[in-house]
Amino acid sequence: MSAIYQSILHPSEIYSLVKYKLLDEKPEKTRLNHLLNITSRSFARVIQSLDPEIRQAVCIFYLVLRGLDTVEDDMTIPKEEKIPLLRVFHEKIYEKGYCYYGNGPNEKDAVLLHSFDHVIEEFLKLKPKYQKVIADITKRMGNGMADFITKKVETMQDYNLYTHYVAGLVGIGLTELFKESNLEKELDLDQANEMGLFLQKTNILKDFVTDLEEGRLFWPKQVWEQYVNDPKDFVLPENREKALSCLNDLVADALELVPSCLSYMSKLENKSVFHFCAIPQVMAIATLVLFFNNYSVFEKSVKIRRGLAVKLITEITDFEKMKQLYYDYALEINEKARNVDGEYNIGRVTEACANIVRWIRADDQRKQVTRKTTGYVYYILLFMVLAVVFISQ
Ligand code: IN0
Repeated sequence: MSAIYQSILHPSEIYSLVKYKLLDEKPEKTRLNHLLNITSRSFARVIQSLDPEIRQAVCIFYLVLRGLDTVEDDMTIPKEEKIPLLRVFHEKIYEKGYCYYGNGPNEKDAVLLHSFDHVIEEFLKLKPKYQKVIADITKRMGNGMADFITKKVETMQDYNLYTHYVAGLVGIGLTELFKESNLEKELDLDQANEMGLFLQKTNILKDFVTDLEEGRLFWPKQVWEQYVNDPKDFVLPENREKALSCLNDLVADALELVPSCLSYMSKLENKSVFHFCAIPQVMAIATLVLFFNNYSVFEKSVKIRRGLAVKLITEITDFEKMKQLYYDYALEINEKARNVDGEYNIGRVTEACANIVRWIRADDQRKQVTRKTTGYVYYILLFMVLAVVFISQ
């Protein structure tokens, strides 16, 4: 109900919320669907609408990674236990009956690991080609996470490596699943990595307050140390300008990934795969628009309205819609930037937006050319049909 109140000034979102609710098909009551719904309500629905050929593989991939993440994330697990577990997690998924009970009481996805035997049981039923992709990515991710337990994210290079491990590899793994299923052809793996980086960099910005409360931070030191000696100082009112400059710098760094992501998205052929990949991307860009130059990021956890999220889920049905949305968002950030007095790294953000707009215009132009040629082909076909009709009379 509060979702409706939040959107009271945005009637189109209320329409989307109601429509979304009415269209809610109850998925099959399997144990796996139940676990999926506990870990992610809205994303579960997107997974369930994937093509049947890969739905189960993606669902299990998601749950396995969510399990790994639940180990990494839990600050109550001692390092001596956590690091080796992260490194062997890819072997656990072949161990029938394995469950993990070491999470602290406040870990919200601990139930997933309590019922992990169900995930394993279903994993072992997947086609071996899908099992291989999932195990390989889990191995690389677990080891990367383990490396970062004792190492902080300091340089931009660390930041790119850490986000590669926890999210870029997800993009690479999903791309391999799509290819193995023949639903998609060969896609660019660097762009697949950047799809993940874009999502995770947005998450890292979003989690500033909660991460700092738990005594950690994934914002790269190389960036924040240009503004303050200790990131905790960002919350002091006198550091408002510095905080915003740092935030905008990292917003720009994320926005610079958008052209690669659009390029990846433009090559997807299967509609269900497109939708599955597009949803997290559009949520992330909407989140960045909200975060740009927004001091609340340092005060509380800021989220897009549920109504907006649902509106995006129901409206982004094809690539042309996605381009239109990105175009509008790029212009919206520029508009916001024009009204900011002071430097605040506005230049880097507007440059990133200009590149997004340029990419979209270039794609439009390319498509117009192909549209003209297809139009031409239709004329020839029509002419031939008429000729055949004429001759056969
Ligand atoms: C994801 C990604 C995801 C989906 C589609 C294509 C992707 C391409 C590259 C990388 C990741 C891709 O999407 C989910 C979205 C999600 O889980 N949303 C949650 C939000 C939340 O707050 O938990 C929801 O409930 O709606 C995602 O965030 N990640 C993810 C994990 C596994 C898989 Cl298979 C796909 C996590 C992360 C860290 C961004 C990769």
